[in-house]
Amino acid sequence: MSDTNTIDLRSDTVTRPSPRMRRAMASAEVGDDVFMDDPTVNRLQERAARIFEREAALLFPSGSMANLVAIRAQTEPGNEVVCESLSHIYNYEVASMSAAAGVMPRVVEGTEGEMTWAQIEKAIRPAQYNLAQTGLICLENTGNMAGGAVLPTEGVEAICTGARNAGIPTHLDGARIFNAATALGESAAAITRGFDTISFCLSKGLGAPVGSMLVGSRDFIERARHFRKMFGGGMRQAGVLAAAGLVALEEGPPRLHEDHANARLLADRLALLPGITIQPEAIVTNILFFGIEETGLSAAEFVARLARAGVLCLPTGPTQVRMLTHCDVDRAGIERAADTIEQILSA
Ligand code: TLP
Repeated sequence: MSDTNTIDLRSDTVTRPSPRMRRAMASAEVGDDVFMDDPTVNRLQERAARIFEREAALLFPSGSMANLVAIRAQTEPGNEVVCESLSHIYNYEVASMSAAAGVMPRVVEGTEGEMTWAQIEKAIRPAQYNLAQTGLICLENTGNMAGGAVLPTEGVEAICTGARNAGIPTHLDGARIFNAATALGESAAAITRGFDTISFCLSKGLGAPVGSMLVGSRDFIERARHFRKMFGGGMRQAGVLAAAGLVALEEGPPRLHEDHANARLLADRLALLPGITIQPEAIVTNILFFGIEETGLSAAEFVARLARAGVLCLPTGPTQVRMLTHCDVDRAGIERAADTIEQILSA
């Protein structure tokens, strides 16, 4: 869809592997990971576990599968899973928790993607034989549909402590946890300490072509390996992918602040344009949503006109548009995207 002149802001998943990643992939030492003897996969998993200060980690082909396995491995069919109304696991994972893990989402309406322990506590089912039992509590950081919002660590800790006291495990969909860590100026380990399990994506802001990880205790990861195989996620010479993942873990996090600065720059430019509704100060990571109602265009028409001018983004509502910044669009590219939007609105 995109050529080299196109500025693709549809997602941070669109990045191409860097030359260093491609070299690492080409020369990766590989084995059969279903036999657990791919040395590069093993190295990546050890690295991820170390970064999150956990016992073990497991590589997945996608964030969706990592979340599904985290849910399946920590619940029983018939359980409820507490999640927020905007969450990716509830809205954009094809109802896999119900279809493939046999659980029901128990949806809590937070404030811009953020739940409090008081809200969650009310959603927990009493231990009564005629009721579904609450099997897991899931949070998301950063919140994708919450405009890349970062969860406050204090609130997260209150939820994890409350859940532990209630005997309910917690899972974090940390697809963009390194963006959250960057925005907070903390380590990924520090802001995820209270969770039983964490998923994160190598293939989003970190720039890898494929791959997500699940981290947790050794026992949990062994259970997760069983369900990953059940769902068809056992890969063979996956070291080719893990090699890119290792580069992503090394090079990705230290440069995410650039994506955040670019997102704010774009938001500042958009805020000056007539008909666009955005609050630049609310943009703290790499995701922007903005309203275009007052331009008189539908989101579909706005996105189509921009695409013809070489800027790609996604309509996320009748008059709402989403853009994400990432390592394949630099500051000059962001300025060019803003210029293009300005031209389209003044045409
Ligand atoms: N998000 C994608 C699309 O699915 C919308 C995107 O472009 O933002 N958790 C979160 C918070 C995510 O944003 C995503 C992907 C996933 C999980 C799933 O990851 P993948 O796409 O690897 O299955």
